[in-house]
Amino acid sequence: MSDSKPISAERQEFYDEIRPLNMTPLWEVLHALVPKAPATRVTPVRWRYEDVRPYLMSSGELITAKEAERRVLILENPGCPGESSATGTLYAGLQLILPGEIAPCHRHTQSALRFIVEGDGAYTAVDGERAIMKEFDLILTPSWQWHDHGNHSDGPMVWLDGLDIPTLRFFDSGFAQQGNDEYQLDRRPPGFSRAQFGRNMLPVGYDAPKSSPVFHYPYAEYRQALEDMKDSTEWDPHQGLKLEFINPATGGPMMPTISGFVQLLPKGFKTEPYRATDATVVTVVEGTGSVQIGDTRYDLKPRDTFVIPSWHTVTYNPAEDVTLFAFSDKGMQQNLNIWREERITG
Ligand code: GTQ
Repeated sequence: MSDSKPISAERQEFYDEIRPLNMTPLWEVLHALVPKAPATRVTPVRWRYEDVRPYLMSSGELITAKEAERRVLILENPGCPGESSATGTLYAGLQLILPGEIAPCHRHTQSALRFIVEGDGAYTAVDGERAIMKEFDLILTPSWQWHDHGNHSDGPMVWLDGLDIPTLRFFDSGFAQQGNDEYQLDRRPPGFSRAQFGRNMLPVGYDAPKSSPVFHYPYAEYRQALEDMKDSTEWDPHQGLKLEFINPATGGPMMPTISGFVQLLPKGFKTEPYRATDATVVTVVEGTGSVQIGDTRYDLKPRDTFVIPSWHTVTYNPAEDVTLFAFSDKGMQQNLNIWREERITG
Protein backbone atom coordinates (compact mmCIF):
# COMPACT_ATOMS: atom_id res chain seq x y z
CA MET A 1 0.00 0.00 0.00
CA SER A 2 1.40 3.35 -0.99
CA ASP A 3 1.78 5.94 1.74
CA SER A 4 0.81 8.74 -0.65
CA LYS A 5 -2.22 7.39 -2.62
CA PRO A 6 -5.37 9.53 -2.29
CA ILE A 7 -7.70 8.21 0.39
CA SER A 8 -11.23 7.18 -0.69
CA ALA A 9 -14.23 8.77 1.03
CA GLU A 10 -15.26 5.41 2.48
CA ARG A 11 -11.86 4.80 4.05
CA GLN A 12 -11.53 8.37 5.29
CA GLU A 13 -14.91 7.98 6.99
CA PHE A 14 -13.65 4.81 8.67
CA TYR A 15 -10.45 6.55 9.81
CA ASP A 16 -12.50 9.45 11.21
CA GLU A 17 -14.69 6.96 13.07
CA ILE A 18 -11.79 5.20 14.81
CA ARG A 19 -9.88 8.44 15.56
CA PRO A 20 -11.81 9.17 18.81
CA LEU A 21 -10.83 5.67 19.99
CA ASN A 22 -7.16 6.67 19.54
CA MET A 23 -6.65 4.27 16.69
CA THR A 24 -5.23 4.82 13.24
CA PRO A 25 -4.63 2.45 10.27
CA LEU A 26 -1.12 1.12 9.87
CA TRP A 27 -1.45 0.60 6.13
CA GLU A 28 -1.48 4.36 5.49
CA VAL A 29 1.87 4.83 7.22
CA LEU A 30 3.60 1.44 7.04
CA HIS A 31 6.31 2.40 4.58
CA ALA A 32 7.16 5.59 6.42
CA LEU A 33 7.34 3.66 9.71
CA VAL A 34 9.44 0.83 8.32
CA PRO A 35 11.53 2.42 5.55
CA LYS A 36 13.69 0.41 3.17
CA ALA A 37 16.61 2.64 4.18
CA PRO A 38 16.98 5.50 6.67
CA ALA A 39 14.89 8.52 5.60
CA THR A 40 15.99 11.18 8.04
CA ARG A 41 14.58 14.65 8.72
CA VAL A 42 18.09 15.73 9.69
CA THR A 43 19.79 17.70 6.92
CA PRO A 44 23.41 18.51 6.24
CA VAL A 45 24.23 21.88 7.78
CA ARG A 46 27.41 23.81 8.41
CA TRP A 47 28.18 26.65 10.82
CA ARG A 48 31.15 28.76 9.83
CA TYR A 49 32.93 29.86 12.98
CA GLU A 50 33.54 33.29 11.45
CA ASP A 51 29.75 33.73 11.01
CA VAL A 52 28.85 32.48 14.48
CA ARG A 53 31.58 34.08 16.58
CA PRO A 54 30.35 37.71 16.43
CA TYR A 55 26.91 36.64 17.72
CA LEU A 56 28.45 34.51 20.42
CA MET A 57 30.46 37.53 21.58
CA SER A 58 27.30 39.70 21.45
CA SER A 59 25.57 37.17 23.71
CA GLY A 60 28.33 37.95 26.21
CA GLU A 61 26.94 41.49 26.45
CA LEU A 62 23.31 40.37 26.68
CA ILE A 63 23.55 38.05 29.66
CA THR A 64 26.13 36.88 32.18
CA ALA A 65 27.21 33.25 32.29
CA LYS A 66 25.88 33.08 35.86
CA GLU A 67 22.43 34.38 34.97
CA ALA A 68 22.20 32.21 31.86
CA GLU A 69 23.57 29.23 33.88
CA ARG A 70 24.96 28.12 30.53
CA ARG A 71 25.52 30.89 27.97
CA VAL A 72 25.13 28.85 24.82
CA LEU A 73 23.96 29.40 21.28
CA ILE A 74 22.38 26.14 20.18
CA LEU A 75 23.39 24.75 16.79
CA GLU A 76 19.99 23.62 15.59
CA ASN A 77 19.44 21.36 12.62
CA PRO A 78 17.12 23.09 10.11
CA GLY A 79 15.42 19.73 9.47
CA CYS A 80 14.07 19.70 13.05
CA PRO A 81 13.17 23.34 13.80
CA GLY A 82 12.43 24.20 17.42
CA GLU A 83 13.81 20.91 18.74
CA SER A 84 17.25 22.09 19.86
CA SER A 85 18.75 19.08 18.10
CA ALA A 86 21.79 18.83 15.86
CA THR A 87 20.86 15.25 14.91
CA GLY A 88 17.98 12.99 15.91
CA THR A 89 19.74 11.90 19.08
CA LEU A 90 22.33 14.59 19.83
CA TYR A 91 22.50 18.24 20.73
CA ALA A 92 25.28 20.71 19.92
CA GLY A 93 25.87 24.27 21.08
CA LEU A 94 28.65 26.81 21.42
CA GLN A 95 29.25 28.00 24.97
CA LEU A 96 31.01 31.25 25.87
CA ILE A 97 32.66 32.01 29.20
CA LEU A 98 34.31 35.40 29.59
CA PRO A 99 37.25 36.11 31.89
CA GLY A 100 36.19 36.04 35.55
CA GLU A 101 32.88 34.29 34.89
CA ILE A 102 31.60 31.00 36.24
CA ALA A 103 28.88 28.63 35.10
CA PRO A 104 27.35 27.33 38.34
CA CYS A 105 27.58 23.75 39.55
CA HIS A 106 24.87 21.31 38.51
CA ARG A 107 24.38 17.75 37.37
CA HIS A 108 21.96 16.00 35.06
CA THR A 109 21.35 12.58 33.62
CA GLN A 110 22.31 13.90 30.18
CA SER A 111 25.92 13.09 29.27
CA ALA A 112 28.03 15.91 27.87
CA LEU A 113 31.28 16.58 26.10
CA ARG A 114 33.13 19.87 25.67
CA PHE A 115 35.43 20.40 22.72
CA ILE A 116 37.43 23.60 23.11
CA VAL A 117 37.35 25.73 19.97
CA GLU A 118 38.88 28.95 21.25
CA GLY A 119 40.84 30.08 24.29
CA ASP A 120 43.08 28.60 26.84
CA GLY A 121 43.04 28.20 30.60
CA ALA A 122 39.41 28.01 31.72
CA TYR A 123 38.47 24.96 33.77
CA THR A 124 35.72 22.42 34.01
CA ALA A 125 35.44 20.62 37.33
CA VAL A 126 33.92 17.14 37.15
CA ASP A 127 33.05 15.39 40.42
CA GLY A 128 35.59 17.37 42.39
CA GLU A 129 38.45 17.29 39.89
CA ARG A 130 39.44 20.23 37.74
CA ALA A 131 40.64 20.03 34.17
CA ILE A 132 42.36 23.09 32.77
CA MET A 133 41.17 23.31 29.21
CA LYS A 134 43.34 24.13 26.22
CA GLU A 135 42.38 24.64 22.60
CA PHE A 136 41.03 21.45 20.96
CA ASP A 137 41.04 19.46 24.22
CA LEU A 138 38.12 17.11 24.83
CA ILE A 139 36.43 17.02 28.25
CA LEU A 140 33.68 14.60 29.32
CA THR A 141 31.01 15.18 31.93
CA PRO A 142 29.27 11.80 32.11
CA SER A 143 25.69 11.32 33.30
CA TRP A 144 24.90 12.58 36.82
CA GLN A 145 28.38 13.92 37.56
CA TRP A 146 28.58 17.32 39.21
CA HIS A 147 30.17 19.91 36.95
CA ASP A 148 30.90 23.61 36.89
CA HIS A 149 32.96 25.79 34.60
CA GLY A 150 35.00 28.91 35.26
CA ASN A 151 37.34 31.18 33.38
CA HIS A 152 40.33 32.57 35.30
CA SER A 153 42.21 33.24 32.05
CA ASP A 154 42.36 36.67 30.45
CA GLY A 155 40.55 35.81 27.21
CA PRO A 156 37.14 34.45 26.19
CA MET A 157 36.72 30.68 26.14
CA VAL A 158 34.46 29.04 23.61
CA TRP A 159 33.68 25.38 23.44
CA LEU A 160 31.39 23.07 21.57
CA ASP A 161 28.95 21.34 23.90
CA GLY A 162 27.78 17.93 22.73
CA LEU A 163 24.99 16.33 24.74
CA ASP A 164 22.52 13.46 24.38
CA ILE A 165 19.58 15.77 25.16
CA PRO A 166 17.29 14.50 22.35
CA THR A 167 17.96 10.89 23.41
CA LEU A 168 16.96 11.51 27.03
CA ARG A 169 13.94 13.47 25.83
CA PHE A 170 12.98 10.42 23.75
CA PHE A 171 13.30 8.16 26.79
CA ASP A 172 11.72 10.73 29.15
CA SER A 173 14.57 10.04 31.52
CA GLY A 174 15.97 13.51 32.18
CA PHE A 175 16.70 14.61 35.78
CA ALA A 176 18.71 17.63 36.89
CA GLN A 177 19.87 19.14 40.18
CA GLN A 178 21.47 22.45 41.12
CA GLY A 179 24.50 22.28 43.40
CA ASN A 180 24.33 23.85 46.88
CA ASP A 181 27.39 25.88 45.96
CA GLU A 182 28.22 27.66 42.75
CA TYR A 183 31.42 25.73 42.35
CA GLN A 184 32.82 22.50 43.70
CA LEU A 185 35.66 22.25 46.16
CA ASP A 186 38.60 20.29 44.83
CA ARG A 187 38.42 16.72 46.09
CA ARG A 188 41.27 15.41 43.93
CA PRO A 189 44.21 17.18 42.32
CA PRO A 190 44.04 17.98 38.59
CA GLY A 191 45.29 15.03 36.54
CA PHE A 192 44.29 12.40 39.14
CA SER A 193 41.87 10.58 36.83
CA ARG A 194 44.36 10.49 33.98
CA ALA A 195 47.04 9.17 36.32
CA GLN A 196 44.72 6.36 37.43
CA PHE A 197 43.05 5.47 34.16
CA GLY A 198 44.88 7.24 31.35
CA ARG A 199 47.93 4.98 31.09
CA ASN A 200 46.39 1.72 29.95
CA MET A 201 46.11 0.53 33.56
CA LEU A 202 43.27 0.38 36.08
CA PRO A 203 43.29 0.36 39.86
CA VAL A 204 42.99 -3.24 41.08
CA GLY A 205 39.47 -4.19 42.14
CA TYR A 206 37.98 -1.37 40.17
CA ASP A 207 34.38 -1.68 39.01
CA ALA A 208 34.21 -0.57 35.39
CA PRO A 209 31.99 2.48 35.01
CA LYS A 210 29.73 2.94 31.98
CA SER A 211 31.51 6.17 30.97
CA SER A 212 35.23 6.76 30.59
CA PRO A 213 36.83 7.74 33.90
CA VAL A 214 39.44 9.59 31.81
CA PHE A 215 37.45 12.75 31.46
CA HIS A 216 40.18 14.92 29.88
CA TYR A 217 41.78 14.08 26.54
CA PRO A 218 44.38 16.77 25.74
CA TYR A 219 44.82 17.80 22.13
CA ALA A 220 48.59 17.50 22.47
CA GLU A 221 48.24 13.76 23.17
CA TYR A 222 45.69 12.67 20.58
CA ARG A 223 47.28 14.87 17.90
CA GLN A 224 50.65 13.27 18.62
CA ALA A 225 49.07 9.81 18.32
CA LEU A 226 47.83 10.68 14.83
CA GLU A 227 51.19 12.22 13.94
CA ASP A 228 53.08 9.13 15.09
CA MET A 229 50.77 6.88 13.05
CA LYS A 230 50.96 9.06 9.99
CA ASP A 231 54.01 7.51 8.35
CA SER A 232 53.59 3.94 9.46
CA THR A 233 49.93 3.02 9.28
CA GLU A 234 47.94 1.91 6.30
CA TRP A 235 45.44 4.57 5.46
CA ASP A 236 41.79 3.58 5.20
CA PRO A 237 40.76 4.75 1.70
CA HIS A 238 37.32 5.75 3.07
CA GLN A 239 38.35 7.35 6.36
CA GLY A 240 42.06 8.11 6.43
CA LEU A 241 43.38 7.72 9.96
CA LYS A 242 40.55 7.62 12.46
CA LEU A 243 40.81 6.99 16.20
CA GLU A 244 38.05 6.60 18.77
CA PHE A 245 38.14 7.93 22.33
CA ILE A 246 37.27 4.89 24.43
CA ASN A 247 36.35 3.99 27.96
CA PRO A 248 39.60 2.26 29.04
CA ALA A 249 37.74 0.16 31.59
CA THR A 250 35.51 -1.50 28.98
CA GLY A 251 37.06 -0.83 25.58
CA GLY A 252 33.66 0.56 24.59
CA PRO A 253 32.64 4.09 23.62
CA MET A 254 33.73 6.97 25.87
CA MET A 255 30.14 7.41 27.05
CA PRO A 256 27.16 5.07 26.52
CA THR A 257 25.24 7.57 24.41
CA ILE A 258 28.03 9.59 22.75
CA SER A 259 30.99 8.24 20.79
CA GLY A 260 33.94 10.52 20.01
CA PHE A 261 36.53 10.38 17.24
CA VAL A 262 39.49 12.20 15.74
CA GLN A 263 40.45 11.81 12.13
CA LEU A 264 43.47 12.84 10.10
CA LEU A 265 43.28 13.21 6.32
CA PRO A 266 46.59 14.09 4.69
CA LYS A 267 46.83 16.76 2.01
CA GLY A 268 45.52 15.47 -1.30
CA PHE A 269 44.06 12.23 0.22
CA LYS A 270 40.63 12.20 -1.46
CA THR A 271 38.54 9.70 0.47
CA GLU A 272 36.37 7.04 -1.17
CA PRO A 273 32.62 7.33 -0.47
CA TYR A 274 31.43 6.11 2.92
CA ARG A 275 28.14 6.08 4.78
CA ALA A 276 26.92 4.92 8.17
CA THR A 277 23.72 5.10 10.20
CA ASP A 278 25.17 7.29 12.97
CA ALA A 279 24.43 10.94 12.23
CA THR A 280 27.60 12.81 13.13
CA VAL A 281 28.58 16.29 14.30
CA VAL A 282 32.05 17.24 13.05
CA THR A 283 34.30 20.15 14.02
CA VAL A 284 37.33 21.03 11.94
CA VAL A 285 40.45 21.25 14.08
CA GLU A 286 43.09 22.01 11.48
CA GLY A 287 43.43 22.38 7.74
CA THR A 288 41.32 23.36 4.77
CA GLY A 289 39.65 21.44 1.98
CA SER A 290 36.10 20.35 1.28
CA VAL A 291 33.55 17.74 2.24
CA GLN A 292 30.76 16.36 0.07
CA ILE A 293 27.71 15.12 2.04
CA GLY A 294 25.10 13.67 -0.31
CA ASP A 295 24.39 16.54 -2.73
CA THR A 296 25.83 19.19 -0.45
CA ARG A 297 29.41 20.43 -0.59
CA TYR A 298 31.06 22.53 2.12
CA ASP A 299 34.50 24.03 2.23
CA LEU A 300 36.35 23.19 5.44
CA LYS A 301 38.00 25.72 7.70
CA PRO A 302 39.34 25.36 11.23
CA ARG A 303 36.61 25.68 13.94
CA ASP A 304 33.72 25.20 11.49
CA THR A 305 31.13 22.61 12.54
CA PHE A 306 28.94 20.51 10.25
CA VAL A 307 26.43 17.66 10.43
CA ILE A 308 26.50 14.43 8.43
CA PRO A 309 22.99 12.93 8.59
CA SER A 310 22.42 9.18 8.83
CA TRP A 311 23.17 7.18 5.67
CA HIS A 312 24.41 10.20 3.70
CA THR A 313 27.44 9.48 1.54
CA VAL A 314 30.55 11.39 2.59
CA THR A 315 33.77 12.13 0.76
CA TYR A 316 36.57 14.48 1.80
CA ASN A 317 38.99 16.40 -0.37
CA PRO A 318 41.69 17.85 1.89
CA ALA A 319 43.71 20.74 0.43
CA GLU A 320 46.04 20.55 3.45
CA ASP A 321 46.44 18.02 6.24
CA VAL A 322 42.98 18.09 7.85
CA THR A 323 42.23 17.05 11.43
CA LEU A 324 38.62 16.55 12.46
CA PHE A 325 36.88 15.94 15.76
CA ALA A 326 33.54 14.14 15.55
CA PHE A 327 30.83 12.82 17.86
CA SER A 328 27.90 10.56 17.11
CA ASP A 329 25.59 7.90 18.54
CA LYS A 330 27.56 5.04 16.95
CA GLY A 331 28.22 3.22 20.24
CA MET A 332 24.60 3.52 21.31
CA GLN A 333 23.46 2.07 17.98
CA GLN A 334 26.03 -0.72 18.19
CA ASN A 335 24.79 -1.64 21.65
CA LEU A 336 21.30 -1.86 20.20
CA ASN A 337 22.57 -3.90 17.24
CA ILE A 338 21.25 -1.41 14.69
CA TRP A 339 24.43 0.27 13.43
CA ARG A 340 25.40 -0.21 9.76
CA GLU A 341 28.11 1.19 7.56
CA GLU A 342 28.89 0.94 3.86
CA ARG A 343 32.19 1.45 2.09
CA ILE A 344 31.14 2.35 -1.41
CA THR A 345 33.56 1.15 -4.07
CA GLY A 346 33.81 1.41 -7.84
O1 GTQ B 1 27.14 22.61 30.51
O2 GTQ B 1 25.73 21.39 31.57
O3 GTQ B 1 25.02 23.34 26.07
O4 GTQ B 1 23.30 21.33 30.82
C1 GTQ B 1 23.28 22.47 27.39
C2 GTQ B 1 22.83 21.96 28.60
C3 GTQ B 1 25.48 22.74 28.29
C4 GTQ B 1 26.05 22.07 30.60
C5 GTQ B 1 24.59 22.85 27.26
C6 GTQ B 1 23.73 21.83 29.65
C7 GTQ B 1 25.05 22.21 29.49
